[in-house]
Amino acid sequence: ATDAAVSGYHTVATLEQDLRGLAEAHPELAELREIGRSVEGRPLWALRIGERRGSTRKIAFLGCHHAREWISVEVPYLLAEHLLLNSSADPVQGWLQQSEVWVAPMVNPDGHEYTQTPAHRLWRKNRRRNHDGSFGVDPNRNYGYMWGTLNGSTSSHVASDDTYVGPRAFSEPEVRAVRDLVAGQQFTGVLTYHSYSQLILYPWGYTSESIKDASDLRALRELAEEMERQIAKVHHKTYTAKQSSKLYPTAGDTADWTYGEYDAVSLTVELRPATWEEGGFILPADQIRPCWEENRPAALEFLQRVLEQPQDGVRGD
Ligand code: 0X9
Ligand code: ZN
Repeated sequence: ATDAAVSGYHTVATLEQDLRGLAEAHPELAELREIGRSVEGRPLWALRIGERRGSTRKIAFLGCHHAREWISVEVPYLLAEHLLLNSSADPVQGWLQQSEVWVAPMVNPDGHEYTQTPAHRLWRKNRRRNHDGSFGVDPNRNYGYMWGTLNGSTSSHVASDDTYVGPRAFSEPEVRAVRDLVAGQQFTGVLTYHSYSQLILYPWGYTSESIKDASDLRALRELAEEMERQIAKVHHKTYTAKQSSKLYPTAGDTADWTYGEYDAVSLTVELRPATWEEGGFILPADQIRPCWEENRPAALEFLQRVLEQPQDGVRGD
């Protein structure tokens, strides 16, 4: 079992150890890559999983854009572990023969480290020092699709705000690292984990308009709704599929960029709990396991749809 399962959540240090452990235990199948460095110089890790046969299909799972959302590290980490532990049986074996799964469980390590101090447990952003002396850009507002086009409480141009979009698109090294990874690998699908609210969100986030391509919209909705059902079956938790802007509008989030720029099948999953009253960002460590258990079939559904769809099938063109 992992540190996280036994004693609680990963830290920056234990995540690095455990990712190295996974890579070393499966040298034929997994490779740990440093995809960049954070503002404070911490390495940003991505685990590449797959047999590397010049595969065309590639898929990415991201976690922890937001520092306080600790569960969003654990679900993609446990997915990586699951794929490696089950790599000699189908369907995982087949996927890993023909495709690559990239898992980057902690996009914002500086923020995550900062939240280890109880007084800073609810920090959200990265740890950039801003021009006004305040700290932090919201990494999930810093991507370059429709960046900066909204200004308000949920996408702010005020540096001290929790949703500060940054001085320009991709101003943050953590977000540039994801940009460069996605530009290099050309993922067919990208799933980014957050917490909380138990939602499965599809683009657009920046506008209340639906995405224009009707077959993309249908495919995204059907996938999100199937993931809802898969999750509910496990521990009877309700996760709700909807367009992201229906939660609230934001410009510059990850899924808008991966869909808008690359046409990737793009979802944001908000993990446990459902409400602030149930703990909000503070999810007890004994819920890591059940949260992973319910999200496992949903993540595998996402993998299957993205990896097994006919080429161009989701776009229908
Ligand atoms: O605000 C965010 O970045 C995400 N929610 S969180 O509570 N984890 O911070 C939601 C992003 C999804 N996009 C939109 N709601 N537009
Ligand atoms: Zn978040």
